Amino acid sequence: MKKSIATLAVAMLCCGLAGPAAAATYSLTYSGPLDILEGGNYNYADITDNSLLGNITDVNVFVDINHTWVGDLDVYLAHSADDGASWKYVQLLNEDGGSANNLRNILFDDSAPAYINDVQPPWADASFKPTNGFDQDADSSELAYFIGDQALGIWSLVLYDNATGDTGTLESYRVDIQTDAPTTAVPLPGAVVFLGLGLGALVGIRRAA
Ligand SMILES: [Ca+2]
Ligand SMILES: [Ca+2]
Ligand SMILES: [Ca+2]
Ligand SMILES: [Ca+2]
Repeated sequence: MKKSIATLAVAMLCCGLAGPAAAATYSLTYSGPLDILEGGNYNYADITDNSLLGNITDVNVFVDINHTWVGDLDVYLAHSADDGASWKYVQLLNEDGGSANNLRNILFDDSAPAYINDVQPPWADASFKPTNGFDQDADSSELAYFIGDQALGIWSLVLYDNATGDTGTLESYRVDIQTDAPTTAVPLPGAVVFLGLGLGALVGIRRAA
């Protein structure tokens, strides 16, 4: 009997302190349109948010791009956690897709079933891994390259159009970020009550012993 009360007290102590463990999730959105510059020029769309907590555990990026020849395009997701002093670049598209039009509502996710350059366009309303070949000026073509970095700072979608004759616009993009930031650092009031009950039960057992 005493043993079962002690077990109950320890369980209360444990659950009152721990609470549900959860990571932080953020969605950052850029609304265009932003013109894509022609013939060997680049343009970029920044989102700055220094309120994000924790280090990155996953990043996905959702894009909506109009273009009449997507094979002109190099597209990168870039991030700076130090106010632009240093940047990391992950390449999403490397002149893939030939003369096809648009990247309409495309989610880039390392966990998607196929690399975008292994799937015949048109591309719309689908998820792909980023291109599995990347230019020398990019650091990687895996979004996992950002894992472990602080999430806060400047996120930027960088668009480079290699050729003249066809162009387009960035309509919008969204960065979905998960971090390891704890969201239940402080015990809830209910948990404190349980904790008090648990300690009371332990004191009772000691006195009885
Ligand atoms: Ca076309
Ligand atoms: Ca390229
Ligand atoms: Ca992912
Ligand atoms: Ca062009």
